[in-house]
Amino acid sequence: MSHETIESLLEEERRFPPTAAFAAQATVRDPAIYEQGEDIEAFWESHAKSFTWFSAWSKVLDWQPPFAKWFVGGTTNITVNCLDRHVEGDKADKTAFIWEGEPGDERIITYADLLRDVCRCANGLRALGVRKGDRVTIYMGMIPELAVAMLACARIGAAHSIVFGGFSPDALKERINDSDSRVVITADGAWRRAGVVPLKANVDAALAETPRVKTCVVVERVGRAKAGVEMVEGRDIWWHELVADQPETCDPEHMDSEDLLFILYTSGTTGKPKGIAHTTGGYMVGAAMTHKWVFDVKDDDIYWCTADIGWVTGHSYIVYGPLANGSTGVMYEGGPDYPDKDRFWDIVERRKVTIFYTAPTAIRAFMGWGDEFVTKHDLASLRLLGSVGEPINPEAWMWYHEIIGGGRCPIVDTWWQTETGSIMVSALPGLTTNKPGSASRALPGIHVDVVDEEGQSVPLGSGGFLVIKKPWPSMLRTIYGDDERYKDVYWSKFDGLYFAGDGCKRDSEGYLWLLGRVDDIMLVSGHNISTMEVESALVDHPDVAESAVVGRTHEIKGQAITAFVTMRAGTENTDEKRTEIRKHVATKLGPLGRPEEVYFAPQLPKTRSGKIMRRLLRDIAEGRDLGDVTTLADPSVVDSLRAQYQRHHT
Ligand code: 6R9
Repeated sequence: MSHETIESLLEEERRFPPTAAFAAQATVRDPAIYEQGEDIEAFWESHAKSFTWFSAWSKVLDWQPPFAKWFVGGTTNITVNCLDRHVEGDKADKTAFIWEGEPGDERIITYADLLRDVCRCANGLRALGVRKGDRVTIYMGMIPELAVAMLACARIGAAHSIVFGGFSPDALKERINDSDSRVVITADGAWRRAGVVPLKANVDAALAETPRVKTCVVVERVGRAKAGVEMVEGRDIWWHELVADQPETCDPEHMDSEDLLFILYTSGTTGKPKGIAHTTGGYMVGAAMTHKWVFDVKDDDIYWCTADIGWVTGHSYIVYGPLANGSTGVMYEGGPDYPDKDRFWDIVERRKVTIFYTAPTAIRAFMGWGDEFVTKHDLASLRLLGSVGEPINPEAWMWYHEIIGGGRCPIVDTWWQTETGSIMVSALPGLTTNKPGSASRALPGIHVDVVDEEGQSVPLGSGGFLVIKKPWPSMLRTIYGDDERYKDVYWSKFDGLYFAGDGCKRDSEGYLWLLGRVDDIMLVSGHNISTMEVESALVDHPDVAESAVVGRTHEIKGQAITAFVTMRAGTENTDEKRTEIRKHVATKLGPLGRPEEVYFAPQLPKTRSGKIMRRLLRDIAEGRDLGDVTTLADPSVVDSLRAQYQRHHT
């Protein structure tokens, strides 16, 4: 990025205030909460007090930049806050999870059931020799045992490191070794679009190069014959055998507020994965409070976050936040298009989901599939919608609002990261007037800014780098085993400011518009242009379902804009259409934003969490060899795009 700030081409005029009915019942309805958040210590301390602690803290915050300690000296166990206090209160029989398997099987798990299962697993892990301070790697599909395993680790003070079940044996091996885990928990396999992901076979391949792993615990999910599981004598043990005779209670380990709760590796596009380290007390307070405020959860809500627990969104907003708040959550095992493209809406209708939280990549896929898959279901139970993972394009926002939300549900666009642990920037649904495509502003108690290259706050109406100015409870404490890298990656660009790596515009009213990773910003004829804005203008064309934009070297302009577009079902990919699409963007953004070329892409390269990998598209557009493709969900996508690109350039 050059010294200029990011130009902003997109103007959004639409406004969506909360309805009077929603505002009247909202958990947070007094705007004074933002002022209370000015004094971060008093603010977060007042919320920490609503949790169960074994002993109180002596100091709220110890800030030795960039190292923070929150609720210093306090001791607690997050599972006591997520389970015991509800079971001992009036929620023993309340449903914690409504779980639905891909083949259609279901399990309804109450808080009492969950506490019992967690204790039995925790006792089993103790019997295997797992102790406070150890690390355990978990590699599973979306089955209840995944949540049970992570809570069992937390119960006995072992840090969990969950590796998403779609990752390769190599990625798994690297993460097991980096965290120095001695125990791995997995399943025989996972259902995915009626096929079986061979989890145990992948673990076997990884364990060939993880000399310190002693034990592998295996949940039987798909059945031994189907998954072709081989159990290694002396190393592997079935989950059901491990927990069978374990007592149903288990004393929770007393954890220091700053004891490690979990490590979660960020997929990162280059270099060795970073083991993001989160600790106990601050993470608990951050995840739970933000879940309560942002999603406005009430006792009778049916809340569904569609993420995989293998991502931070699942950690904070399927497991820890919702359980700490005693809410009822839906958990679904499989793909959104199995057995058909209406699976999600079928679940929403049958389970009467009231709060629904998903990612823009999914929303754009639904738009591309066609409204009929949605409109044949009754979605009247929904009252609030959320978005996370990427900037949501205004057109996708409008579709989400109208077609899924029936025009009545507020949308919370939540900006945050694995590193931040919990939501940093979002609307508060009872207070905020939304602008489609803007995540609005920082939550109370969170202090962000938009700065230029020198770290100076930019004036309203301009763009720059998003930073966080003050420590917050759920912040990462370090990169596991590498304090230097932690300082270097997040704290060395600007003195005393946390550098998030995202570009951001702050409009004349102070609303924040996330513009994507700064590495993705283009420099066209001396102007910094965000890929996100051009993509939003492309998606605004009625035939375009999804798009990815990159800058490629251009002799005169410096960089020229290359667009890859996925068309909606049933449209024709002609040269006339390309011209029409380029014109459409020029009309929306002005000539500066017009793509030099438009390619039709049946699919775009994405990470397994659904984020578009523009780095690979840049390689294609520059005719370079492709860099690392191991974090791609489907590596064949780039081959077909490259073939198409080469046809045009030879
Ligand atoms: C929670 C999660 C973090 C990166 C982040 C940013 C992008 C996430 C966003 C968003 C715009 C939003 N991101 N939410 N961009 N608007 N609402 O996704 O964590 O996987 O670590 O990714 O995702 O670029 O820096 P993680």
